[in-house]
Amino acid sequence: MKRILVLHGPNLNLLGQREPAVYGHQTLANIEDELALLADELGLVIDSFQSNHEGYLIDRIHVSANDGYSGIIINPGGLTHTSVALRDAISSIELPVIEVHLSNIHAREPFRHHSYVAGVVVGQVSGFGAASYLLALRGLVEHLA
Ligand code: CA2
Repeated sequence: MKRILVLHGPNLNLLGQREPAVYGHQTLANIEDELALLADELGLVIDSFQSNHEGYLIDRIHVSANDGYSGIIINPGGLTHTSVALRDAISSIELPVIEVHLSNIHAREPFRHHSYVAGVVVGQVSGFGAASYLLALRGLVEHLA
């Protein structure tokens, strides 16, 4: 059975507690539950990891292939717009990676329009709230097929 790694970047542990107008009312745990249900339907297994630390996310990306994953879904949070290191980590692995955002980053402040990781991922899903993760999982499955 294929295993997919879902990575959540800085501050996403706060989901559902603050800024519901921008990021919705769902908590990260709710989103992970929905993803796990869809994964089950699609015959996949999901492991999720959230960190507020850039290096921990990079470490997980480095070991992802050896850990047996077939692909990665990542919401890099604010690191999307700042991190060359995260981009380099994604580009250093062979696994397909899908970038996810709850909000439509292209419709927000100009500093959110640029994503450092966009050029090294299979695709980006942005603006569908929690459903962005579900769409990303379906996209990844299509890509792997
Ligand atoms: O829309 C997204 O998913 C983002 O990746 C979320 C990041 C933001 O910096 C990106 O531009 C777009 C922010 C994650 C922080 O989430 C919070 C959740 C609740 C309260 C405060 C922040």
